[in-house]
Amino acid sequence: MAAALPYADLVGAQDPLDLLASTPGRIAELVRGWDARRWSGTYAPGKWTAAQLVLHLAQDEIGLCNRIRLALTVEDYVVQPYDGARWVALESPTEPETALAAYLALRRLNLVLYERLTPDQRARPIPHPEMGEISIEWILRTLAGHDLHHLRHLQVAERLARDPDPP
Ligand code: NI
Repeated sequence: MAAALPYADLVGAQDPLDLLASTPGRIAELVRGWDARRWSGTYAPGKWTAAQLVLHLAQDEIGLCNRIRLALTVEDYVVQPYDGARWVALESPTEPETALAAYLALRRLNLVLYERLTPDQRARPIPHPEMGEISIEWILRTLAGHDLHHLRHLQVAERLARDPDPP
């Protein structure tokens, strides 16, 4: 069975490649000039800090785009799931500027690959042991929605840092 698309409500009818190209710039713009206090803020009690959110975005750019490379080059490739929370814990703390630079550079590199994918490649089915059957298209749409999902978190963190006690 084909796996449901996470973040489908955020992506809607937008072109996932357009979003993948544009959202990192929106995130970079939002966090421009942030100091340590801003980076240590969060969007809700007990959740990842802004610094960890940016680290998570860089890590998922590695994890998800690697699935695309492997799906295109490995016979009978099956997705290897990973625990994103454990990845963040493993590399916290990381300088947010380092994580942000990695996220932006990786996305630029990966977009070259994303934009070259043929419709056949994008439609290629990939077995996922937890989600059922996914595809490269599924990964692209998930990644595009994932950016927006965490952009919202950063926007909330930014608002709370400015005004921790809204009326
Ligand atoms: Ni996430």
